Amino acid sequence: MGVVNVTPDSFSDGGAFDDPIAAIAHGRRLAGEGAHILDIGGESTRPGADPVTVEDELDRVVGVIEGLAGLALGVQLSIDTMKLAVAEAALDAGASYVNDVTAFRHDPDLAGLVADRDADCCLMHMLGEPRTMQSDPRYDDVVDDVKAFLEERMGAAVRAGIPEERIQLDPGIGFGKTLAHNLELLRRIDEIVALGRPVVIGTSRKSFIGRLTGRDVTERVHGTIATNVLAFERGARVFRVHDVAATSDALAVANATLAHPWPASPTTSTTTTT
Ligand code: HH2
Repeated sequence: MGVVNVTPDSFSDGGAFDDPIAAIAHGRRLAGEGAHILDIGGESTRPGADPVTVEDELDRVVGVIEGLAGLALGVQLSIDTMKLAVAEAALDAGASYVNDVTAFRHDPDLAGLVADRDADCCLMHMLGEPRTMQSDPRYDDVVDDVKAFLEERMGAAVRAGIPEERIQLDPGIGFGKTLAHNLELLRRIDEIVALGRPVVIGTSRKSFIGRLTGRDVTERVHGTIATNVLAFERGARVFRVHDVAATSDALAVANATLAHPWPASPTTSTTTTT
């Protein structure tokens, strides 16, 4: 899942693609680099971000989604929003996936819209709200708490008419989590995978990678890849990233390695290639 932020203030690429032409070109590039989904967002959810009005968010994303849909890139278009009106306009413009970081808590009617339109969706865990979420987050057991939340939100989505096959789940790395919480979730992501739906991982360029590596926000691709490969090995299947080319190479190698274990029997023939 490649990130297309049509915002002036996103934490890692704010202002880089807030012009629609630049955003569409960026989406086309990410599709060429191997993204299967493009996640288009018009409101930053970084800690302390200011909320955006519906009108501004619509202005930012609708033309970009129409433009990308018109290019027929063979990728799924996702709208990253918590607002009903924005999701509706995005689905009209060609999106078929709704990524809601509030898991339909901000606007419960969003679930009905996703059901009516036969869209896919991502339900993400967040403790609190973006403005305050990083001030002293606490859990009994972060993995158990996030898992229980996702199970409850999945139940609500199904009751609203969304088939389970259309739901993906995201532990919300960095959304009301300390460094230790993020690492524990990644280490035990198989427990979230056990809920039976594709798990989405959004670690890309986030500050906990900066804390571990000392790198600035645009230099965190290597740390990001480490998290994604480990999560892939533990069963996660969707990786929301800014750096698609590097991540898809890493995942291709990880996938091939896990799919082709060392021959168990000494009689198995092997072929050597370079
Ligand atoms: N992270 C961000 C935004 N949306 N959606 C999901 N499902 N999972 C995530 O981890 C996630 C997300 C934050 O990243 P970014 O969009 O690059 O920054 P900003 O919110 O500042 O625009």
